[in-house]
Amino acid sequence: MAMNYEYIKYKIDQNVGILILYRPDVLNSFNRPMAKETQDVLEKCRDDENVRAILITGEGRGFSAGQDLAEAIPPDGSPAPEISDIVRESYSPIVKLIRTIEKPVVAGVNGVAAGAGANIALACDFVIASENASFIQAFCKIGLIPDSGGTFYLPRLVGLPRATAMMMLGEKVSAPDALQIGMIYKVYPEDSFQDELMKFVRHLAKQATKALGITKRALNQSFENDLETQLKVEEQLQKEAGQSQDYHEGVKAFLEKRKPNFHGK
Ligand code: T3D
Repeated sequence: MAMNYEYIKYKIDQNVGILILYRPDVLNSFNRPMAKETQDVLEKCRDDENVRAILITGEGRGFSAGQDLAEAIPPDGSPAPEISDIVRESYSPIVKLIRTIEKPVVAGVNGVAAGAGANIALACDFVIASENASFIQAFCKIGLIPDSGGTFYLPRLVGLPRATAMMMLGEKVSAPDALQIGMIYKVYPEDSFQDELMKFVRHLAKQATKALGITKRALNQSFENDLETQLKVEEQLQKEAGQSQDYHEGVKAFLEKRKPNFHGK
């Protein structure tokens, strides 16, 4: 079922909510309406039982070049919006949704991901990139600081020295290099990227997605907790997972030597 938005496309395919950033002429850079549409779709994906995994990807040769700079400082001299309003209203809510939706979220990085575009991708549970894709912490090139959760996630993904260099130099990191340093999960050749990406997200949507969502909650908390507290979190959340239909189906299928048929419940 396809729904109408102006700057993105959204459809549900085999339990995967697919969000395509759709401003290809400007490498899918975000204007405010596009950010609002993205938030709206993520909320829909969160609330729709039929959606068990989420894919965010881009149309054309880019994933997203971050903030639409023509909107940030209009070339015609009309008043610029307050930068902190843009970050608070556009990007922070997107990152919060990606991290708190208890369903796996995959970034399918089809091309360049720069600025907020890079950091939105890196906030996802899986980043799968085409071999020709790249990641750029472009903020320093225009006198800004990294936002969209970049200062939180990037040092955790690649360590402080590499994160600092990426953020202070703004150099392009190729997808193969990003894979090598553990910044992303997988890279596929350009010609098989779309097929492999769809195979991956469809596979994900058939797993015990309720438990995957609870796993995400535990992982989110692990950044702040000490071991003792995190062990308690695991005890509590395992109780929740153990009450799921998927757990009973998983064990039953194992004992009956067949493949489980999970429903994400
Ligand atoms: O208000 C605030 O700013 C706060 C929010 C901050 C969040 C942020 O994301 S700040 C960072 C913003 N993004 C950037 O600084 C990246 C700007 N873009 C680039 O550096 C380059 O476009 C890329 C390295 C990403 C790709 O380079 P390339 O050579 O492959 O493509 P291109 O020719 O530069 O871009 C193609 C078209 O997209 C071009 O338009 P044209 O000439 O064909 O009419 C270009 O102007 C347009 N475009 C690319 N990025 C943006 C953009 N237009 C508006 N905003 C962009 N971010």
